[in-house]
Amino acid sequence: MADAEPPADMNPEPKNYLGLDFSTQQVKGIVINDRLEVTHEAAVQFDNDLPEYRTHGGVQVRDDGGIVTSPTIMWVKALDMLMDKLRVAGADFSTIAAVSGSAQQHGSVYWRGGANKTLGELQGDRFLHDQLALVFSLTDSPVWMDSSTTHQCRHLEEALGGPQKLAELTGSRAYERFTGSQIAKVYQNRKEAYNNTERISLVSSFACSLFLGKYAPIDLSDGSGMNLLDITTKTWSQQCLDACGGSLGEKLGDPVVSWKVVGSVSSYMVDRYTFSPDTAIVAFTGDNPASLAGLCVESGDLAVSLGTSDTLFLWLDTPRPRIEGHIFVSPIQEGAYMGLLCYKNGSLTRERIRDSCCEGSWDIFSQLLDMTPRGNFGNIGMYYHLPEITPGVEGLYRFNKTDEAVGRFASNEVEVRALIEGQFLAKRVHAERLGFATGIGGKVLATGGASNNKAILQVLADVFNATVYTLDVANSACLGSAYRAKHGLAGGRYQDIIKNQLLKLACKPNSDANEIYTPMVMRFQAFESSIVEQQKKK
Ligand code: ADP
Ligand code: XUL
Repeated sequence: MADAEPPADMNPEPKNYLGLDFSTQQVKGIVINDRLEVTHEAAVQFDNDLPEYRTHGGVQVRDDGGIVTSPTIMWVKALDMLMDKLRVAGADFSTIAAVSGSAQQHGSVYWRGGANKTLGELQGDRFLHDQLALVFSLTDSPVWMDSSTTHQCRHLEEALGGPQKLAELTGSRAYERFTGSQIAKVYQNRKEAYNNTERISLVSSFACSLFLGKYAPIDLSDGSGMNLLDITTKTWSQQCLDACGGSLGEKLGDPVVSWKVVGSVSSYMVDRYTFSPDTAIVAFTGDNPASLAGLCVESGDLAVSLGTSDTLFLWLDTPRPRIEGHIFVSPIQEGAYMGLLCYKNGSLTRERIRDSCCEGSWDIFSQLLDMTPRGNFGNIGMYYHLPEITPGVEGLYRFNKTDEAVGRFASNEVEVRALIEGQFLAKRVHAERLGFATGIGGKVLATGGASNNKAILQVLADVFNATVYTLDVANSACLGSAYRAKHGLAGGRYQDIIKNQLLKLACKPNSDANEIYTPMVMRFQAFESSIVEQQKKK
């Protein structure tokens, strides 16, 4: 009888899930039902809805030394507004079974001594931002756009035996935006504020604390973006902690797996928004891990976001950390990892070539791409109009079929194909170096503006020799957070709980794709290495 439908009057209460995303420019909330359908959504834009904080794009740029921060209390006030907007939109919080969320990665929040007590005693008849105005020992949180910590990065790498060693331990070489160096800067330059700090949160665990009514733990996936976590033992590395600040382990608390139920909703949330007291709070994580969950990436899959910049999310079973790219602990499966690769020369570069070769038209761009044969007569191009992140080079490079560097290609169509093939060959080279196995039957999931372009997606399918699907979701991190709320509460394998119904088949690879692109990958790799070497010498 276990599988029989319960009689109608015994139907359980409807179960809904709330996902939040604290991104750089806005905070967003999505409610889904048990069938994963979106029932309500709302957003609060920092610049427009909270003009009193005078942010541009959600942040304040301090000077030309690379300091970029956001007022921490602005995020709190945005949550007050978002919850009201969701309620006005008709969301019934009493039906929410679990809440989870995500946030921009790497940013940090500094709680003053006594803040935990304040979080536990919040009064339901008052706004959060009124009651939390004085709980932060730094009023402005450094965010991921900050690049003011080069000195601290070099120190951290030296302390751990060099960039490759640090990458092997923590998943990434030292990056200015990563939280370890950001904390080190506070420790060195703001001693008093540091000593007054009882707890340091990531933006994600800070946001989780607002729902939990006490300090929430940092989850292992977002915790991997700090240069402080040993991604193998999944504990803080004492050597890294010691290189960044005093008593740092105590200030961070112990990290937890990303799907952990960290407690139930605070009495504040119950009183003010009618949540049921047993609503589960599932650890919040970073926006990139949450996007991986939103896209339902599985073992062997790769997701490509083709937006202003291009981003790759890889599912990795056996990661190989390098000084390029990042490895995070997986947000959805024990023992697995995710790789993250970021490219600055994404859509802006495609637009430049569209403007110079295709009269500014994506239609002409697509026609030219379709006109040229796979492999582009042996021509290979690399276009870094902006200084690239992966790898750290800039300039334009073109090579003909006999590997000679040439100033230009013979036609616009060769130029267009060289650009798109070059962008995807680079991604395949870098993904494989991080441990991704191409050609074992995984899917490629494409999102972002350029995923509307079939001709571009066909090249993606051919270069990776895999079927490409698109996902029509504007905010995969927020949706992924709602999915994670359901998975955290239900337990079990993520893919058994969350079945993606939003994927659309876009392109299949041509039968000659592997034969054409495997040798091109080798040639591309050699050209790229020689450019990196050349630029190092400059
Ligand atoms: P964001 O990173 O700001 O979220 P989007 O994912 O919205 O960006 O992508 C915006 C980009 O999509 C634009 O810069 C544009 O170049 C690109 N784009 C839009 N339509 C097409 C198309 N048909 N073909 C290729 N690129 C496109
Ligand atoms: C990733 C990174 C950004 C932020 C943006 O390393 O810095 O993608 O997470 O929100």
